[in-house]
Amino acid sequence: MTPDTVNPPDPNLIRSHVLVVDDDRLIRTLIREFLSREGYEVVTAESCREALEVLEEEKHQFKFLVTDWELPDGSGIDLIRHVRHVVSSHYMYIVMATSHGNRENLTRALNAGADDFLAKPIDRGELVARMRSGQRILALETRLTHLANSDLLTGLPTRRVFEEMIAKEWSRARRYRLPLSCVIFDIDYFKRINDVHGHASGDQVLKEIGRIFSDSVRKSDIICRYGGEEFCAILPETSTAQACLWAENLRKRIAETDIVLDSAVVNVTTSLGVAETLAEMEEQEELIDIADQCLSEAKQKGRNQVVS
Ligand code: GH3
Ligand code: MG
Ligand code: MG
Ligand code: MG
Ligand code: MG
Repeated sequence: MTPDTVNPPDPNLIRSHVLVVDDDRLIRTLIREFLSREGYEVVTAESCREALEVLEEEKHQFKFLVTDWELPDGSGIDLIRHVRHVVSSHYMYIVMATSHGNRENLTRALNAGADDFLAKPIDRGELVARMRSGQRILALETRLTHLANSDLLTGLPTRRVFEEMIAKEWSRARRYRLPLSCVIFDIDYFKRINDVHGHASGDQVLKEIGRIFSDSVRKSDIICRYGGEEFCAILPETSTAQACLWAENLRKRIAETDIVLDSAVVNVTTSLGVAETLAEMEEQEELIDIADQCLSEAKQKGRNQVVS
């Protein structure tokens, strides 16, 4: 292998987890070596059973599977079929590595769900090139997923994806009896901004509020643009008292921010509702409903305040 047949790693490609399945220790070591040099995180398995065990562990999200054809407890074909069936959270790029590269086998592997082929003996240049071809597809998937899940104006997650994301936190909080709070807020008299400064300025205000909002949360918090000028956050392991403190800080921060528009500088205030999960709640919607009722109360009481 001359070095010039392998291009330098592309720094823009995300370095991903790769599961390499082969019963030959030498091949596992070789592939691991080649891919680690490229920045991939490689985990190896020597049988179908071990591969499935590793896939079930939550700590890795494998973007790639490189599998051998003949394994001690089954065939790579069955493994691929099974993986395509069980992994639905994201696309896994699957490469079948084999020395049986005749047309009939190629067709079988592709039909089972493989994306690509790698001839044995393994050539580093070919392996790296095929992985990069997979990276291009995965990068496209990441971009499309982001577009589908984000609100166009603020870039925040949409309500649909938010509801999906909180389901997991909701059951975790239930199972371990952990506090979980919801904060929902709405910009006060936002219609006036549109009326006085125009819709484009209203959009600018929404963007700025979205930025302050996402800037104020922890990584573990789940947030979204809930509706027109309404935003929502789910705060795991947070009690009502802590959530109120956080909401009050957010309220202040927004109220104190001068938002610079093309033709003016404006300040907006927000009304916020806070609720915590109660033992008798059955659905996550109940939590948001109660926070929403608190938000309405904050509006009635004169706006620019937090109600829990
Ligand atoms: P309140 O204090 O009761 O919340 O009063 P408000 O004026 O904020 O509430 P209202 O529900 O009367 O008006 C909300 C406005 O938000 C109306 C709608 O046109 C505007 N809006 C919703 N989505 C967008 C958007 O994406 N961009 C802009 N510029 N305006 C939006
Ligand atoms: Mg084998
Ligand atoms: Mg309203
Ligand atoms: Mg409003
Ligand atoms: Mg509203």
